[in-house]
Amino acid sequence: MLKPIQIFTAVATTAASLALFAAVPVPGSGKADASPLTMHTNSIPANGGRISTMWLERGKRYKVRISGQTHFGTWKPTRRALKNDACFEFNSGRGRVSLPVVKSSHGLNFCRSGYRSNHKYESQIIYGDGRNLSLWVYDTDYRDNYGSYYAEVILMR
Ligand SMILES: [Ca+2]
Repeated sequence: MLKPIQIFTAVATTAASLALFAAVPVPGSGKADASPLTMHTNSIPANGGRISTMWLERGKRYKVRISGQTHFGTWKPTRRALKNDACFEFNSGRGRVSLPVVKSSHGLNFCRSGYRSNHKYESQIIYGDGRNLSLWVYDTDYRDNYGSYYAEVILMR
């Protein structure tokens, strides 16, 4: 049978072993930690209002994903609603029209790929410059617009 002091030593040793074990990374977890991480989300209104995202840390790599669709008015010849995602106008009855409408302070290009039926588009990867990123919707007439896009600022790791 253990004396009290021996029991204490045994418990302390076990706790130290567990602490050491816990400090050892689980195999494969490093890979999971390296996956892109969404740092900031925001809505970009179709009325042209500018939004400002989080501060982009200098030297870190980011990309921005824009998803969703908005209404840009009515296409008069067909009287159908003009729906736009970040890169294409569709639903007018005249076929899809390439129309990049989401603008940014950092020259992001969301429309390098073709039309996406899920309406999700990603920018190129940029380096943070210690400033916030501004995003807005461009249109020639905002009065008949409604809805908003969903923006995600993603940190590359
Ligand atoms: Ca409009």
